[in-house]
Amino acid sequence: MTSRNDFPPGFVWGAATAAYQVEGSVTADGRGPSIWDTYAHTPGRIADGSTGDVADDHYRLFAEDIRLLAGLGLNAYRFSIAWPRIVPEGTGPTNPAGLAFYRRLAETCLEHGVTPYATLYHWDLPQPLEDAGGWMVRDTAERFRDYTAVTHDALSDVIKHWMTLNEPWCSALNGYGDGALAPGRCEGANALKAVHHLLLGHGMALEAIRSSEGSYGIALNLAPVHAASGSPADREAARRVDGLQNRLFLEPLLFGKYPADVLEDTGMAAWFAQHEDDLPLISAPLDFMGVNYYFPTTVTAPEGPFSDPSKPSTQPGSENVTAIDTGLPRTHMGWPIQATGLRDILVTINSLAPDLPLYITENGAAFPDAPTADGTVEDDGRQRYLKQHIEVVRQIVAEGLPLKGYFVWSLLDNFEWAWGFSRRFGIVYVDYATQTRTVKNSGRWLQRFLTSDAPFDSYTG
Ligand code: GBH
Repeated sequence: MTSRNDFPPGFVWGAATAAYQVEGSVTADGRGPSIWDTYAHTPGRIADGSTGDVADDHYRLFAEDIRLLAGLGLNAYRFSIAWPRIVPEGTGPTNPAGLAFYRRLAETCLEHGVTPYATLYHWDLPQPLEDAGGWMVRDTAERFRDYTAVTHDALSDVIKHWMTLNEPWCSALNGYGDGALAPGRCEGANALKAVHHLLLGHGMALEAIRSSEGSYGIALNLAPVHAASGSPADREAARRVDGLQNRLFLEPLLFGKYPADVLEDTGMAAWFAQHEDDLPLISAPLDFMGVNYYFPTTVTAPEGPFSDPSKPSTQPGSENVTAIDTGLPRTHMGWPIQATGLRDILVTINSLAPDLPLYITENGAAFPDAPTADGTVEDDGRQRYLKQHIEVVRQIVAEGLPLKGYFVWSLLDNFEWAWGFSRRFGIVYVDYATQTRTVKNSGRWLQRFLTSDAPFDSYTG
């Protein structure tokens, strides 16, 4: 019978968004173009042909949105800072209007008793830097350090919690591996160079900004990977996918060492051998690790080789490995729902780094929501999803793992990358034609959980 009283007093309950997904105003106040402007405006890239030009108009409505967030009983807001607002060319002059916007946003949070958690890079690389090679070149890591330093200098009095990167796996493997996200390049295993430059940028940024006044981390998309059977091929498939998805990030960050098997699987060992000197920087101490958890994967491999380098893939070294349907219920993304996976992945990280504070920096689900005639949004599926996962959060905390907070993805329905506006993750419904916000039933449920002492089973349908 879980209630808010089962969580320690300082536990952080937040909601998350990302700049390009919500802000709009893409040419306002000196913002430069990013790879997402270019990608979304390329015909055929976004499922519904939409762009983030307007999105949720959060750039203008942020104060209303923060008031809404606080009204739900949430005490933290995880947003991202758009690099092209701060350094429009990616390098060179800083744009004071960009910094002023995030100062207003952070101050509005503080006025409402909401703690700001800022992500410095949620996928919106300034286009001029992509034109110079993007994350495939080392220079981008240095430019990221410079941008983070000016941003932190200007805002560290109002923002104390910082994440360098959101999901470098996606930036690298979707951005440069299979092209499913901006900039849309298909370079297979070479995408691991982007992994290295992203992690290097993280390390350089940490070195530039870390201070005892704040708390600094990174948000990774991590997920448990299971073998479909005990067969050697399926177990090998699971090792490869777990290696690429989880260990390729955890091991350099925590131990200063890339997993040798992953570099072998992908044929990238020789290139990485030339960059070993960067590992001490990459493994600089973290104050916390953020985990974005959506679903676990169960994988199988067919007869024959695991790898097919001719395929542009997010899975270099395991292109022929596939995920199987384990019969779990699914969300509108087609993603299976299994809340216990959240515990599995946190237990894994905790066993690697027993003292490292953890946050769930994203967790949530898409459903095809629509308002009923009386204007309510009856998103029972999302309500059930959140309840199941928060129940697991309670167990994790009760076991004594150093879990400090939970952020739901997302505060608002928003621009869901390659899916455009055709997928809704919000606990608040957005009518894009009018920019009207309506708290969904899942948001109301969360509000009751956070603002009353009643166990949540007593008020769920
Ligand atoms: C997050 O990405 C993003 O941070 C956020 O901006 C986004 O809106 C949200 O989640 C919802 O999508 O099936 O082989 O591609 C999550 C991206 C998608 C990364 C699923 C891992 C699984 C591997 N995740 N993906 S695969």
